[in-house]
Amino acid sequence: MALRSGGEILVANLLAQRATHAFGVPGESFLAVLDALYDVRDRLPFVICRQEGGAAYMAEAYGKLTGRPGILFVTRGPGASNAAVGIHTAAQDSTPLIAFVGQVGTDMIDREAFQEIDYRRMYGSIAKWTAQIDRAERVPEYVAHAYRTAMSGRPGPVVLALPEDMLTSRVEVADAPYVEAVPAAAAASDVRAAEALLRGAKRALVIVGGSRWDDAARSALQRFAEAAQLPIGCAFRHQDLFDNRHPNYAGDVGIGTNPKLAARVRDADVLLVIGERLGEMTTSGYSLLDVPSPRQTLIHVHPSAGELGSVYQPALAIAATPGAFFEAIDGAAARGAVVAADVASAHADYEAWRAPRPVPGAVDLWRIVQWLDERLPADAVLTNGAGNYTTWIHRVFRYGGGRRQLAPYSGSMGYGVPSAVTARLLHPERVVVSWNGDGCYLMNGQELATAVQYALAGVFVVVDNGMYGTIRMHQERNYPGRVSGTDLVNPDFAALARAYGAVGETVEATDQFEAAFERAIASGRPSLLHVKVDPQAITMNGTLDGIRAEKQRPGSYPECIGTGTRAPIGQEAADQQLCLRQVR
Ligand SMILES: Cc1ncc(C[n+]2csc(CCOP(=O)(O)OP(=O)(O)O)c2C)c(N)n1
Ligand SMILES: [Mg+2]
Repeated sequence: MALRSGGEILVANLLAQRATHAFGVPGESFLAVLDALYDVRDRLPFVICRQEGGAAYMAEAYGKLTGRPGILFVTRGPGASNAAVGIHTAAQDSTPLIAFVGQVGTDMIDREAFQEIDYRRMYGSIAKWTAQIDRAERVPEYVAHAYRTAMSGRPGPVVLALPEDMLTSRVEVADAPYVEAVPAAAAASDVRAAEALLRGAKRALVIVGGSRWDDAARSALQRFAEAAQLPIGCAFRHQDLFDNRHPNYAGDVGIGTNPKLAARVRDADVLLVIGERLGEMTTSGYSLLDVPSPRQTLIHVHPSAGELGSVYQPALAIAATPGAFFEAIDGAAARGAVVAADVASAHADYEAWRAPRPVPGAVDLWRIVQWLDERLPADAVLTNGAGNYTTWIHRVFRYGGGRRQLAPYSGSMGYGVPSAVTARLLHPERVVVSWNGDGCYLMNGQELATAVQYALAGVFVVVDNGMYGTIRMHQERNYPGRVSGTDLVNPDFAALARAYGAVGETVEATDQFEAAFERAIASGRPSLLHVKVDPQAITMNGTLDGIRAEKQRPGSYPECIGTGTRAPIGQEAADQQLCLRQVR
């Protein structure tokens, strides 16, 4: 066996795990890894990014798209700090990710040497596992362990620190074998009990979410929905788990949920939840189910036993992956006569909810997204970050089937550009539309340079309302007329894109969008569409002035955006808090 450096062993073990890309920003702390990557650059390219936050999001999106951990390389303190946003997103989104972080040499550790951080403490509450590899001969063990941990149970981020001297030391060691996520399957008796509960239900509803889904599990869900004749709701930003055009689709259960769907969740007698944690966003601020004992008979299926009963005590807790659960359950045996009759009305409610309403200004996002919904191919990928501008695509665009949604469950801004880079990198044949607010775009707009560098022809849309609109909306509700910290003076985004070497166009009226989009696609180049919207069009349901005026009127009611519910002014803080949570 030949002597190899820690860096070479690390790269060999990433190849043993069939990693196809590494994302990062270089640092002198891991030169030995960069050097080892040189020899395998065709098999494991290092995708050079412009900021570690962008790189971390790219790696996170890789995890979402493939189910295997995205590989991230960042340098010591500053790189690790910049990367934190993507690591936090991987944690909240249950996405497998492995962040390799440079570390000072073991000969100077704990002196607060240049850029030194104790990563175990730094990432202690964010990462699923944080460790430091002190000896090169243990690299295969740590890499295999990191893959297992990142993928198994509830997937999440692993951080491995790489002391500089470990990476250059030379040892003899064999590579670790390829590893997969640990399977989790349901006991047959529990599956029979679930069938019986569903069969006896009058108002059953299924909510799907979380990770550990693959195409087979998605297909199995569809077969199950058809056989059991159950309405399917997709959890917040997991709208691509079920074909939104399917007659059993009931809509998304997240921010701005259709009030009729929220009522269905609240009034369900049996709730079958698969893969979803039932987080704050999916439960409308923990209001749709009672903590800890839901009124609904809850059947909770999640690949991690640790999630089951962590907030809601289920009637039936099943530790299984979605795929394994669907393999075991018999849809026909779960079919209840009463629910079947209700499926069509659930889908009709969904269709009515996405039907257009008037929007102020020359650009009507409702019509633009409707057009995209009809125009985009069956396997298009749509990405976004956080902000009011996302509500249009969440509500109007139909995901599912082969269409993919890359969106942060964590509600983190700046995700739309880097995740689109990953989508197009992995799927050069697919149309990738990156949907951004003006605030969101500039959080990671520098990665347009990465798209240009790798000739990734995504369409980057910037919805420009000249403000951090979501926060302005909260401001108008809580402190009407007192605009503070939310105005933006923006660049000419189209000119900026052209300066990057991308195509850049400005859209100032609804009917300009279509032609600009087609030119972008035809160009075969990364393209940015700067869409200037009327600041009055701050939400799908109300205008800026409307919110302010309503709030200023004595005895009036602030609107809970998207929920259709209204909380009286001056009513307890609890209602206000719920209102805020639902729009964050
Ligand atoms: C990284 C990060 N910082 C801050 C926030 C808080 N935040 C949520 S939405 C939002 C404004 C988004 O602005 P923009 O992208 O312009 O979208 P708009 O709301 O105007 O449609 C802010 C600041 C966040 N969610 N993530
Ligand atoms: Mg904005």
